[in-house]
Amino acid sequence: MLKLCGFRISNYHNKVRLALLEKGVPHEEDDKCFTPLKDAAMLEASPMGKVPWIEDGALRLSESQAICEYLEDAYPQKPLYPKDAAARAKVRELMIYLELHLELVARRLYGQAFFGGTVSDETKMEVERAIAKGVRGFKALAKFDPFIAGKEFTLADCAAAVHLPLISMATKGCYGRDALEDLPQVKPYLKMLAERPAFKRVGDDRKAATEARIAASRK
Ligand SMILES: N[C@@H](CCC(=O)N[C@@H](CS)C(=O)NCC(=O)O)C(=O)O
Repeated sequence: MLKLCGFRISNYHNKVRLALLEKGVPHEEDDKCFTPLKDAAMLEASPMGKVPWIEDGALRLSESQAICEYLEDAYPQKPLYPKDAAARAKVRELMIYLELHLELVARRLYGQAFFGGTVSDETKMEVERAIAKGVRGFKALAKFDPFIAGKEFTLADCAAAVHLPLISMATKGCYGRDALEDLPQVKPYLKMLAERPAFKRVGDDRKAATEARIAASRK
């Protein structure tokens, strides 16, 4: 059976888990196989030492987007992309804005926002400018109609649900202002998604995993 490896605190792990659950792909999860030591077995499966990765038969595959594309090809029963080629491309474009131009930029703040570290003022200034650009682009593309790419639920919703809250929290924590505050559609959109059984389950499991991690760090 397909195995998803990583940990439930990770937004990228949760993006793949949402795709698996929404598609109804039978799978097991190994959320203990992440080790900060990045041992040889892990690096063989995920050479950048990042989660998630999957194991499916002989296949070892890292990078959440590559994994999700594989799931679409290998398990086409319930697709998470529209049929039309142009519409599919627009979903992929939106995910690139979400991940490359927003999440990856905001990630530079996570050390301070979530892990008790400090980010230099220079980095904060750079990130603030880059995020503003990313938000402008995202705003131009996101539909909220009611789904992020339009009328259909797509993989972009799995990505948006896990990335947008982190972008808000990280920018609020570092600048006292949510970079997404000019997008009032975000909150009701996330609330709507949270009502889907897969999203509720992944959200609940993320909270439980976060609490367990905090409790363990206090010991
Ligand atoms: N581009 C990667 C990003 C994955 C990623 O950044 N994972 C984080 C957790 S959210 C991670 O493994 N961090 C540990 C590390 O980089 O050492 C993907 O889409 O899978």
